[in-house]
Amino acid sequence: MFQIDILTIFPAMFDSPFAEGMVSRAKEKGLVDIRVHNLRDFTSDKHSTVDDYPFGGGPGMLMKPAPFFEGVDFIRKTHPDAAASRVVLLTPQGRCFRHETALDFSKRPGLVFLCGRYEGVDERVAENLADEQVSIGDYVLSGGELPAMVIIECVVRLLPGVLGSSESLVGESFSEGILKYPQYTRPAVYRGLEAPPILLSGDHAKIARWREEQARLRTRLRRPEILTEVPAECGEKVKKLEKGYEDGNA
Ligand code: J9T
Repeated sequence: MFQIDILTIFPAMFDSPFAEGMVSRAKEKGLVDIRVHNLRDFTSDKHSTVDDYPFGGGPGMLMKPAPFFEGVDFIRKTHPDAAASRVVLLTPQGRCFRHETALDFSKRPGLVFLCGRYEGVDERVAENLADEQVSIGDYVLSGGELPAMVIIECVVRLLPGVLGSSESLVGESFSEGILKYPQYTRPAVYRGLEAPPILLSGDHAKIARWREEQARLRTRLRRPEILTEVPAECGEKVKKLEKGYEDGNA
């Protein structure tokens, strides 16, 4: 079973996202185990202090290293697979999370998420405890909790058996390195707005060509950088990872 551990000072933030929808179904099916740990449980002073002033001065508070180190020790002691899990620090300074990161994460026995708050985290956590630092985009949030939820949602749906056959990953945006084509359902005309007649034509070859063209056009117009900027080896890596996923060999 895929093992996820989270270290946070706001464990209750994770209650409802993991109690509903796809992640909760994956938990019920026994495909993923999620443990949320309160960082304050890994402090040793009577006020359960998790933050302190930065050496050298400056504004704001930093999260102390000890609760993260102690927390990861506990996680590794209490879960045999956790030693092989990837430890991920959520930070705007990290490398940007993308579809291939999610595929890569989904191949591991599990993940440990370190959620920072305040103005930052002691650099020893980033350098010596985290295996990698990940950002979900170029903007700042008040904590790593929402990014951890985004990544977990994204990784869990890639785990074998989580999605039903009607929710296949094939043809999703990004899994092909391109955005998804536009989609329509009934009615064919709504408030005078027509669905493209080609989709009602019954000509499946023509429909497939139209969709491919639309997906390429839309990607060129809206996200030209994903056609040019994604390094070639990333495309190759995605193919390899997805092939492994199809063959069931992680
Ligand atoms: C405190 O953490 C953040 O603000 C954060 C973490 C990960 N990705 C981001 N874009 C922001």
